[in-house]
Amino acid sequence: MYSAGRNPIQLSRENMRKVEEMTPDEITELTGILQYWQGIPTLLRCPYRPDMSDTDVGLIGFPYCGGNHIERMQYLAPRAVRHRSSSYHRHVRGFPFDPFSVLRVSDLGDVPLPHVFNPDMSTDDAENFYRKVHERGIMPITIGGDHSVTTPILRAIGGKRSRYGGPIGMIHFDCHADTAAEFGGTRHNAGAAFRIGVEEELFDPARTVQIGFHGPQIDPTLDNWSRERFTVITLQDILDNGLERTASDILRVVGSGPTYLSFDLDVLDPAYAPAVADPEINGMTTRELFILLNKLKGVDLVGADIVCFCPPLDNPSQITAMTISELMLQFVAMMAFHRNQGNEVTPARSMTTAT
Ligand SMILES: [Mn+2]
Repeated sequence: MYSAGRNPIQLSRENMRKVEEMTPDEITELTGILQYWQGIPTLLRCPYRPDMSDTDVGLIGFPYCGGNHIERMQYLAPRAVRHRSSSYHRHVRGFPFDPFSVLRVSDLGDVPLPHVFNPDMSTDDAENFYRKVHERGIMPITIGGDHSVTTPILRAIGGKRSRYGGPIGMIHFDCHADTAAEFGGTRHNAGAAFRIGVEEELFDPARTVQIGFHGPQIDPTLDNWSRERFTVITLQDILDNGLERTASDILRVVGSGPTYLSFDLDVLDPAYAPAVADPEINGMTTRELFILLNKLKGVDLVGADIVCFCPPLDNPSQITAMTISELMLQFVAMMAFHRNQGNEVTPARSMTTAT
């Protein structure tokens, strides 16, 4: 393997070896650094391990939007993210180590959905899949899918039946509360995960914070349902209080226990995430978001999802797919930071370059 001081991009012509002198791993690494579009794309260009072996963090595609009656093309999201995220196998500034040397990160493939026309059956199928992931001690980072995908994930990794033995903490970015009841004949709709999670004791309301509400409301009673149970930090609150205070408020709510992070892209302004199911103007900037997330790096993050991406609505620069890719990388780094706390940091590789 190429190591520090042997950055293949910086090798002089005389030091470059012929392809027949290189091992297959070296060829894969070198082509991956220089040309992320080579080969079969995986999430963050991580090894594809559908058997869930040798994995601490499982990157998972959940190509499903049976919980949403609009913009149903969210099922295309994992493929689009696999393509764009291939160039994001990198370090994160502000994290003094290589996250991929701390954790074994794999692409576990897509959630199998043989009953995709039926939301209730699909939710059960997904729960069974995530239960296998969770029982192996793997922390899942999921690319949805609409926001109904959070329900089966939480049923597997939160609550009494989970390895944590009870409800977990929740950091939920969204411009909507997603605390609706049954809708269209199913509880498993895209706006209900955060009511189901409370009713089924999958996450702890006292350790739950919803962040970024803004825009016109379809139903104000849903926000009220949240305010009666959770800590709610609206986008206006963030602007009024600043990012430092917002971060300390979030950290105080979730504490030191295992915590999940669910990210609905509509919390961002459409300038930074144009291809979402329910865009709302005047949203959060990516600059505000990543400054805030960097301040949350001590959280015991045990899983995350990024939902509501509609690839056909993305622009030719793939801005939304890039935002998702960097978010996914950020979540990997946060998990690695928590795992690495108290340990000597692993030196950063020198291979990171602008690919
Ligand atoms: Mn949502």
